[in-house]
Amino acid sequence: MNYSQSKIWWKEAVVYQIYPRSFMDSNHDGIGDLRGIISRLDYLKKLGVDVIWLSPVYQSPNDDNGYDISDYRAIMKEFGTMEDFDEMLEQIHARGMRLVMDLVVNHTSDEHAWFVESRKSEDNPYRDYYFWREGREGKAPNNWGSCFSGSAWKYDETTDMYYLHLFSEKQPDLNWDNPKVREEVFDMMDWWCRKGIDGFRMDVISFISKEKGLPDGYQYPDSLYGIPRSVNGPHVHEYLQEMNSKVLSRYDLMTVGECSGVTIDEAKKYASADGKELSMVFQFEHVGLDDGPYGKWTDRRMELDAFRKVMSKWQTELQDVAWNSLFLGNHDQPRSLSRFGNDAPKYRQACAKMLATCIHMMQGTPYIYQGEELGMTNCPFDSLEELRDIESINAFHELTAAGKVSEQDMMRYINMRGRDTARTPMQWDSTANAGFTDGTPWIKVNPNYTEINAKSQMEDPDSVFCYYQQLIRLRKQEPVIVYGTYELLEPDHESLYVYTRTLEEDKILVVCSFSEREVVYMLPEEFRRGKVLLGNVRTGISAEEMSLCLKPYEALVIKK
Ligand code: TEU
Ligand code: CA
Repeated sequence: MNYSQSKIWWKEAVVYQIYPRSFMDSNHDGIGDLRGIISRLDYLKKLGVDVIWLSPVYQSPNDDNGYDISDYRAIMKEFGTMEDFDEMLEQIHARGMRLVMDLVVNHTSDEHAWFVESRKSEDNPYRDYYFWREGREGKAPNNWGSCFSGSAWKYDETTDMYYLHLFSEKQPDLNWDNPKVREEVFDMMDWWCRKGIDGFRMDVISFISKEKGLPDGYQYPDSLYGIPRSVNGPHVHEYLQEMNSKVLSRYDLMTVGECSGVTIDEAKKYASADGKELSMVFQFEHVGLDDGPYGKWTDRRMELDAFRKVMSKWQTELQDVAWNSLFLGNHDQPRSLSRFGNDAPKYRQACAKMLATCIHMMQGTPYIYQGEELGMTNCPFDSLEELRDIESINAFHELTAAGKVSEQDMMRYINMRGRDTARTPMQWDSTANAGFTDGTPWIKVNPNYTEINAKSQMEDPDSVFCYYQQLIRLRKQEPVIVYGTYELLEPDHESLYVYTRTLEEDKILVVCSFSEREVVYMLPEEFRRGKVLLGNVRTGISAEEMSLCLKPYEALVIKK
């Protein structure tokens, strides 16, 4: 038996990501919270998901919406109490679902007790929990840039030194080379595991090991800063194997590493079959295909051919040696329907179902980002003042001040690729604020909530929600979807993504049209008398049919 066919619960699971700030508000303050989540667990059970990935709910000053943690063992006051958390976990388990927490340990908040101590003096016991360096010729110690614009170093006059922050100035990087840091993190992780959680999504875990000496990074000609030398660093696998032996291996957990910049070869180590590190990783190659000279800040659209090549590469090269995660969206990405599909009212229902089919029928664990199951679309923002995301706001100021992008273009790019576009409140129904809150929402509600919301879709058998239910059910019924091998067909087709999955005698054909026009497709002979397991247009094919006239954004799953 090869690894891809060895049975493990998280291989058969479908994961749902909750961004707690925008999921459901229970106490009228316009901010989602844990009791709000509890009130919506039956909705998730009805959808059919198995695992909930909960973005951070720990104590935080919210400089980066909770990804800047000031106390790993306390719940952010706006989200509720530890008693609320315990009840939520109990309610999740009572419904046969599992909870995966977001582990953010590449950095802490600058308000964390460790950093408060560390910055006090050079001989403080916590000094080496972080990276402190002398300036270089009166400037930062090296040329690294922050992911949130500006230098990755912040001068601190208390000790006349700089500290490293790959993200915001309020997110100082932890020094994983310090064994005390590793012990503190492992101890905290064990504390959460003993509370009964079922795993971790590990925030930028591929960044935790920095190159020795922190040397300058490559600087593109048009860039203001160099690339941090901290991706898949020299000790990252050693530290994860230590984490695995000291914590992870003691529990029945699902772990997924967020590995920006990961290659196939690195992924085979992070998510290897021997289980010495993680269950799987998030790779980001497919969500970087439409980047431009200023990274995500562009209006470029992804090409199907590039997408098909990247997805097929990950499907075939991890086969039997590691496990894939499957996603098109999350809290850092724009809404997948707007980005990869067509969110015009005429096409959005068919297209949302097609994109879901394309991803969910592949080999790997699928992730649904809250609202994706409704076909939610990018929320439009008219001004900088409406934005909440530090990444977009900083980039706007940096790129316009440097004269690289006009304010008008930058707002257009932010409306296409900014993180706020997918962080607006979950659209529950057509009442005020989409039923998310009866207070003032912390961020704008997408005006289209009257047409796109859960209530209307749960009552409509033809809705995107009901289609996702069928997709998830199919994954439970057909082992070939979880354990089958992937093979790409039609590698050069201009608008169809076609692949098969095979497990012993079972074989399915997955056909996805990325076109808004009709496309004629010649069915492979072996599928001409097949059974349609799922489709967003037709529910059957007649035996004589050799070629199909696919409707715009038609998706079809046929079993031989
Ligand atoms: O994101 C890591 C990361 O690289 C992000 O910068 C992301 O890829 C980028 O925003 C896409 O444009 C993780 C979390 O998912 C993100 O929400 C946090 O802001 C970040 O780490 C820092 O914790
Ligand atoms: Ca609230």
